[in-house]
Amino acid sequence: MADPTIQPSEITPKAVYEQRRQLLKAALATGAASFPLAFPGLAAANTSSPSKKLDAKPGKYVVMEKTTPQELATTYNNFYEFSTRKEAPAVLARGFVTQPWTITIEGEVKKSKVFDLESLLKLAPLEERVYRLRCVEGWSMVVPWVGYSLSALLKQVEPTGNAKYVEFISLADPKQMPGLSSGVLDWPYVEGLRMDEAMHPLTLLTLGMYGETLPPQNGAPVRLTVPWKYGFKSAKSIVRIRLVEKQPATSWNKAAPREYGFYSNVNPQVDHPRWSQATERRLGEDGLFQAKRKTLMFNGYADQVASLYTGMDLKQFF
Ligand SMILES: Nc1nc2c(c(=O)[nH]1)N[C@H]1C(S)=C(S)[C@@H](COP(=O)(O)O)O[C@H]1N2
Ligand SMILES: [Mo]
Repeated sequence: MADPTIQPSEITPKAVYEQRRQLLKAALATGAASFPLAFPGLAAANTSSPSKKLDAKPGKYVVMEKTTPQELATTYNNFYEFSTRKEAPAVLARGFVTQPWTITIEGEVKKSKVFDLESLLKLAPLEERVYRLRCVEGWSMVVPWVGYSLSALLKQVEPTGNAKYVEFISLADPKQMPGLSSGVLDWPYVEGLRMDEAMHPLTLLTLGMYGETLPPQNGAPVRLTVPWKYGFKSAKSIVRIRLVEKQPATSWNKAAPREYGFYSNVNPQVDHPRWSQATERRLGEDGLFQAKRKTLMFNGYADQVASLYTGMDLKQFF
């Protein structure tokens, strides 16, 4: 997204420098020359997991379009906790600690629970689903995600009748995330869905992509993928899920309420105040003479999700 306050070129070199300094400090503390080999014990307890193959069966929802090259989808990222520069998260998130990791689910539930990563991986059969994801900035990609419907997880905590919305909270760890020092957004990153959107089978609790666990820059170890909404609704590196009665205040909506609505359904007929949403550029199709693609209503998922919004004015509830 466009960053109104900070020139990425100003903050990124400092962040890279800071991270190098931290690594160096840690290595020097043990008197060892290299890191992370210097910490075999730490490596076992608190680590960034190397990417691991995931066994997934072909899922029910598969877009019949060429998938975006993995190299592109993992090097052109929005992950503001690391940086506002698209190429930076892939570099700055190297070594991101995802082990141990837990998600706490609480609020309007009969049984609040804490899930560790191992139990999340076993909770339901992993599926590979090829989804389009459309960023509000006008680019899109097609990615083979791995995971299962979020509903499988939410059912475990037995939502009460007061659970009308679901709030998703991302990790905010200043020791690991240099972008948190910028005031672009209110941290931690918070997103939200209406309960029926969260329970919709398309809403994917995502644990991997391209047959492997998620790389840090794409939201390791667990994120959301909500394919009919603009990309910022798909929160990365989630640590807490809250079921609530009132519509949650979300980070992008708080930052610019006129530009980023709570619903943020992909809609070519409702423009962003500063640009049109009628077309998009698919990552990898950026040749000078490459035609832009027409953006589809609900990003092409209208048959599945339009009924969630019957009777709603989508210009008002953008
Ligand atoms: N926690 C968190 N989640 C986030 C973001 C972010 O900055 N922080 N960026 C969002 C935006 S704007 C988009 S387009 C997608 C990008 O996901 P990708 O990097 O896997 O393509 O992640 C979304 N989830
Ligand atoms: Mo985005």
